[in-house]
Amino acid sequence: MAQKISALRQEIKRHNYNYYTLDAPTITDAEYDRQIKILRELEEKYPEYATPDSPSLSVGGPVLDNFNKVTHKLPMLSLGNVYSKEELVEFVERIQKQLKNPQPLLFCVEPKLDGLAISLLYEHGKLVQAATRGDGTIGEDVTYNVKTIKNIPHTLKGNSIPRRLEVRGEVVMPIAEFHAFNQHAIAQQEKTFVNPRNAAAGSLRQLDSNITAQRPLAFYSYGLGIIENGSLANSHYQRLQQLKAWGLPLTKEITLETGAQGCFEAYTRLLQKRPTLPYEIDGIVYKVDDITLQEQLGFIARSPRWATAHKFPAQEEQTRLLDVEFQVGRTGAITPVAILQPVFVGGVTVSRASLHNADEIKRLNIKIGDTVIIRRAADVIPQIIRALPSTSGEQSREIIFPTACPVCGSEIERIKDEAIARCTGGLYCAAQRKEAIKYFASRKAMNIDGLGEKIVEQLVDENLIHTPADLFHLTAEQLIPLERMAEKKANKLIAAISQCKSTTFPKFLLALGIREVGEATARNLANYFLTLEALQQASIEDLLKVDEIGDIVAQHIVTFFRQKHNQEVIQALLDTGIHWPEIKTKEHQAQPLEGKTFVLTGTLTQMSRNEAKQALQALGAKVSGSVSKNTSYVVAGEAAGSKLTKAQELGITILDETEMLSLLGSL
Ligand code: 5U1
Repeated sequence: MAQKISALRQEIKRHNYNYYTLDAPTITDAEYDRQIKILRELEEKYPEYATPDSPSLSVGGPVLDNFNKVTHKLPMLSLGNVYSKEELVEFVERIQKQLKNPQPLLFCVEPKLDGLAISLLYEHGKLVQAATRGDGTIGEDVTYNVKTIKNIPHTLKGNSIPRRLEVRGEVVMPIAEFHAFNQHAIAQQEKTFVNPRNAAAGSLRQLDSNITAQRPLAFYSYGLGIIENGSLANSHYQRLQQLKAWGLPLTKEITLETGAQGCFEAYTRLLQKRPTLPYEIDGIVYKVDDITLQEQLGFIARSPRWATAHKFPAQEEQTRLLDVEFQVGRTGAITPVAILQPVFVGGVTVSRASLHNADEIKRLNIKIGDTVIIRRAADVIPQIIRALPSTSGEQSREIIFPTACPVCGSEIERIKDEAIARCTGGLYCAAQRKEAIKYFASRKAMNIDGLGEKIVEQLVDENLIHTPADLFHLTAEQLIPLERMAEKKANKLIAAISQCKSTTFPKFLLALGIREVGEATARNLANYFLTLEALQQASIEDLLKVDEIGDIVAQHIVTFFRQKHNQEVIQALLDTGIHWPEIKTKEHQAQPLEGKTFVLTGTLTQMSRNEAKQALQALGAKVSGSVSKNTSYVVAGEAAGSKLTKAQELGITILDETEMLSLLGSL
C-alpha cells in the first residue's frame, strides 16, 4: 500500500508541475480532482503512511489566531521607479558611471507583477517557511497558506540545491480566475474583490488556510534571498532558470536585453502584450544581470541601485461629473467630492473622487455635467485629471463653493494663503464631532475594536454621545436599538471601550486629534514632556525644543490645550480611568545595544558617520575606531577597505548600511 500511495503522490506532483509550471496539463481537471480524492481517501485509511509533503496537504492547515512574525535575514527591498525613456537612459548611464564601464550592459528584464511579495525558505530542498514582505524587515508567517498554492513546490527537484535557499517572488490571482471567483461570489451573494491584487492579498492573509486553498492563487519567482551551502551562476537570468529547473515557476516574459535601448524595446513589447497576459502587471523591471556588478553597485535607502521598475502609464478612463458634495472633516476642513458616473479604471469601479479644495476646482476648470478624465494608477486613489473641453457646454453647471457649513450651517472661513476652507462650528458641528470620535477610536489611537464609522454616526445622530468621553458612559441597552446591533455585539463593544482605557501616552495624545499632531509628533511630545500635565503647560518656546516641531504645530498644540472645552473633555476622559504606563526618562530607557562594540568603515550614503555613531550610542553601543576580536559588528559602507578585510579575517559580523538601519529601526 505504501508503494501505491507514494506512486499516486508522485503522479499528482507531476501533474501539478505540468499544469502550473509548464502551463501544459496532461490530464483534465476532473481527472486531477479524482486522483486527489483517491489519495486523500487512502491517506485517511492508512494514516501510518502520511508524509508532510503530500500533495493532498496542499489544501488546508490549522486555523490560526494570528500570524507569527518573521524577521527577514536579508531585508526584502523595494524598487525605485523610472517613468520615461529619458529616465531609463539616466538610470543606465548612472550605473555605467558608477561602474566606470562605458560598454553596453546586459539586463535581465522581467514583468512586474501586481500581487503580493513573498519569501519562500527551502532547507535541504523542503519548503520550511513562507513569509510576506511586511515592512521589508519583518513579515508575517504564512507558511500554511502558501503551502496551498498549487504551483509552489513543497520539495525541490534536481541536483545541487543549496542547503538553505530563499526564493522571492510574487503571489497573484490570475485575471481569469479573479473574474470567475467574483462571478461565483456574486451568485452566492458573497463578498467580491475589487481587483486581482486585493484578491491575492486578501486570500493569502486568511487565518484559515482552508479558505486560502479555495482561492486560485499562483506564484512566480523573481529573485533570491539567503543562499547557504550552494553555488549559483553569476547571472541573475541563469539563476532564475536554475530555479525553474528545481521546479519553481517563472513568468514566461523574462528576457535578456542589452543597454537602455534593448530595455526600452522590451518595455514597448510588454506594454503591447499587457492586455493578453494572464496576470496583472504594472510595469517592467530591469536588473543588471551580472551578480558581481550588482554587488559592486549596492543599495541606496531600501532599493538596489542595480534594478529599477519602469511603470506603465497610469490607467485613465473618461466619465461624467454628476454632482459635487462638500464633506466636513475632523478639523472642519471642507473637501469637495466629485460624484461620478461609475467607471471601471485601474482595476476598480470609481464613483467618487476628491477634488481637494476650491483652488483645484479652479485649476481643473470643471463644471457639473462635464466629461472628465479619471486616473487611477495602481494603488493610488482616483483622481480627476482634466475635463474634456469639447463637452463643457451649455448643459454644464458651475460648481459653487458653499459659504455656510452644509452640516451645521456655521460660517465657512478660508484663512488667507491657506488652500483649505473650514467650518467654524467646531464641536457644535455634528460632522466634526463624528470625525473626532472616529479618529479617537481608530486603530492607531485608542483602538476600540468594533466601533466602526456607521456606529459612531448613529450614536452622534441619536444624541447618545457628544464627545469621546461620552463613549465610556454608554450602556449595552443604549446600543442594542442601533442598526445591525444585537445584544452580543453591544456587550462586546462596551467591553472593548472599557478595555481601551489601558493605553499609552502617545496614543492618548494622538487620539485627542490635535491639528498636525500625527503618530511621530505624538511620540516625540510624549518622550520629551513625559507627562500630560507638563505638555498642557508647555509654551511655544518649550514646544519648539521638541524634535521636528515647528511654529505652526506648536501654535496648534498651545491653542488646543488653551480651549476650555478641550480641557473639559480631557478631564472627563481621565475621570473615566484612562491610564498609561509612566514614560521612562532618557536615562532609564532600555539600552538594547549595551555591551556591543561597533566599528564604522567606508562611506555611508544615507547618514553621516557621525549620525550613525550617535544613533548607535543612543542605544547603548560603544563605537570604536579599530577592529579587534572584541568588536561585535563592523558596519561597512561603500569602498570599505582594511577594516573590512580584518573583520572578515576575524569572522566578525559585517552589516551593510541597510542592515544597520534595519537593526536601528527594529530596536
Ligand atoms: N519581477 C520583479 N518584480 N520585482 C519586485 N523583480 C522584482 N524585484 C524586486 C521587486 C521588489 O526587488 C528586487 C530587485 C530586490
